[in-house]
Amino acid sequence: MEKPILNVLQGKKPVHVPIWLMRQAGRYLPEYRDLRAKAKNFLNMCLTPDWATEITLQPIRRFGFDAAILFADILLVPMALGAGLDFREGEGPVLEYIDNQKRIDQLSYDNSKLLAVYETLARVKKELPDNTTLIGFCGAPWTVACYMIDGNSKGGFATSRRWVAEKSPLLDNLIRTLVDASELYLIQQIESGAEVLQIFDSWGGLLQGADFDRYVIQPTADLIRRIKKKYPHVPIIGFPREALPEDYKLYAMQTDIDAMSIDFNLSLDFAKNTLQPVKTLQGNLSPDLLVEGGANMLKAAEKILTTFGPQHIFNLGHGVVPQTPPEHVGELVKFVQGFKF
Ligand code: 1CP
Repeated sequence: MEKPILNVLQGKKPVHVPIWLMRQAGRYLPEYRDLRAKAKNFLNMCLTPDWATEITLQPIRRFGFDAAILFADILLVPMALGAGLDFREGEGPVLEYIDNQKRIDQLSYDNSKLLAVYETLARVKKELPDNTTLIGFCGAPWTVACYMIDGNSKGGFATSRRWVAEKSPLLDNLIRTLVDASELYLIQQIESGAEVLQIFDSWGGLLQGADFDRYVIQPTADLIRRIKKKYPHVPIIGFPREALPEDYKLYAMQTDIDAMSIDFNLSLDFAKNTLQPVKTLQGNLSPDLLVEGGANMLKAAEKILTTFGPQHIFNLGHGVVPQTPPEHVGELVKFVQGFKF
């Protein structure tokens, strides 16, 4: 059976514009909150295939999205490298500070810590409807490095930014370590059933120009090159969130990415006229409009659909937020999948 997301990524016409949403599994769903209460600890939930499989499938059953995204977190790679990781209730993730060369030298990727993730992919793959695509992911080296250096996002990644300003060799070394680990992680995700990969660079927008090139574009291009060498036909989507428009363009042109996810600040005109001629796009409805729902949400969705046409993957400009009413998601999926040009 045809998979609309793969069709779009391969340049074929899909039966409908495909839709999935970043953070489509999560706290806005009562069935997620029930399991979360039972599991208690978020990391346990990611690393227990029974739970992670169930959570990955919850939004597929409820809404019939065109893709399932593996339920995991970008911070599992630092964990597998040996960095201390804790998810504290009501506070989010907290990592050990990796702020000196000695700790960077001690990092060593232990793939066996992630076997549960691969098992989850294999199980989800078996259970997905024939027309639903399975997406694997990792965080981009820059974004993951930010969390490792600063421990969390609360201080705006001040140390990471200082390392950028100083062109610290520590940052280059950490990024190299992350490219190596992410390569192994993504390759095994493909071998476990992932059909598309997404690289989340949620903090790419902290950098501009030459810094964006050095820490976002180059490591991402390197990672993609290595994966494509082994698996040239597995499409990869990049998400350099909140990058400057001109940096989005350079990212599109200088990495071998197959598609680009765009955040909701990027103007539709710029995306259509400057980016879409270079890459397939994904995005970019505001998560706030999904919370609001109703006519405003549908009007904005229609504008995205008519701007980009059928060769587009519908998504948000960032993740679903916990206060989103699930009915609005159902309404959006029906609208997008039923849209006729
Ligand atoms: O129930 C809970 O309290 C946990 C909330 C939660 C969830 C549902 C976290 C903690 N992670 C996740 C899952 C997750 N994270 C997925 C699963 C698939 C899906 O999209 O449904 C994915 C792809 C991620 C990726 C992720 N984790 C990113 C990149 C995308 C983005 O949102 O920008 C980032 C930055 C993280 C770190 C992270 N994990 C969790 C939180 C609260 C955060 C953000 C912390 C911060 O910056 O303060």
